[in-house]
Amino acid sequence: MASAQPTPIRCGYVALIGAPNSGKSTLLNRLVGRKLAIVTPKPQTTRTRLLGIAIEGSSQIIFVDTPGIFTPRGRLDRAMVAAAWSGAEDADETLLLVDASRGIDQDTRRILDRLAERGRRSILALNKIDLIRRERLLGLTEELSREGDFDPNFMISGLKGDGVQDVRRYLAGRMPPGPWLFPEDQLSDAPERLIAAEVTREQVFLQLHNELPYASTVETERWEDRPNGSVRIEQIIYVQRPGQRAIVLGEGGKRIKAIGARARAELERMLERRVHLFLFVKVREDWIEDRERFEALGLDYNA
Ligand SMILES: Nc1nc2c(ncn2[C@@H]2O[C@H](COP(=O)(O)OP(=O)(O)OP(=O)(O)O)[C@@H](O)[C@H]2O)c(=O)[nH]1
Ligand SMILES: [Mg+2]
Repeated sequence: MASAQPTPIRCGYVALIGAPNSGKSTLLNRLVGRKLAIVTPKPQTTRTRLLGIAIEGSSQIIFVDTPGIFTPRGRLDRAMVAAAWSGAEDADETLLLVDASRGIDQDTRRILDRLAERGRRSILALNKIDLIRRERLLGLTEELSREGDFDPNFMISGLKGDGVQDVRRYLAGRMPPGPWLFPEDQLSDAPERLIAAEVTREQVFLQLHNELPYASTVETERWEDRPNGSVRIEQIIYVQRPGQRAIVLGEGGKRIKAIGARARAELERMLERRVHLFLFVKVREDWIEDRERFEALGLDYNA
């Protein structure tokens, strides 16, 4: 009697790519079942690659959240877009997210062109389907299937979770056979210091407007584990001009207090311990040209 074939152990990388704001980070969090990546309504939130690791059956799927791909202007933009493309190129599979409520915008069009140029197959996920009507969805799928060599189209809502389990299962089966690269309980490769800085940056994006989110960056300067189990975290918010510093501080320090309070609450949830968070705002006109700032984000300065 033939015995059942053992299920092969599989492991691989899946890059989540797409135009800014298409919902990559939301989906990463949903796929992993834990908030790892920051999410805001503003485009260009994610600045660097972040791994989120999931287990599905006998497969370990290493998801790579990437910055949105757009036409870069400055050095930081270039480094972000380069990080996204290298995330895609290093991965076993790429999952291209298209915001169904926006359709194929210019950024998505360019991504499709470059994928086609490279002859790279990509799996397409139409995201945010909770926002649009079914007829529009069908039209959009037809338009996209004419665009290139796409694998099954998934229609999902990263926010609500519709279709996400199908994507996970499908990808699990496509991972190459091989041993798991991370311990079973590891969810990310990101250092805690970086995730902590991201949490504060999320609040900067959510609570400040206009150019400020883009004119600022956050770094964890000190991390001190206390004997009583709490942690003391000191962070610097870099801005480019004194006027921006004044806005981040707010009247009587109100704004920075609110940013700190929300970030601290979020950190306590993530780290499951008490957090003492100290935020400092520094003006550094050229942080955006500063090699150290890029290194703190894990970005290539010369991209
Ligand atoms: N309605 C709806 N909103 C979504 C969905 N997925 C993401 N969003 C929202 O879209 C916005 C952008 O989501 P992100 O996950 O930050 O998008 P992103 O692709 O990571 O963006 P960048 O990092 O800037 O490239 C947020 O306001 C999310 O709440 C979805 O399935 N449905
Ligand atoms: Mg993102």
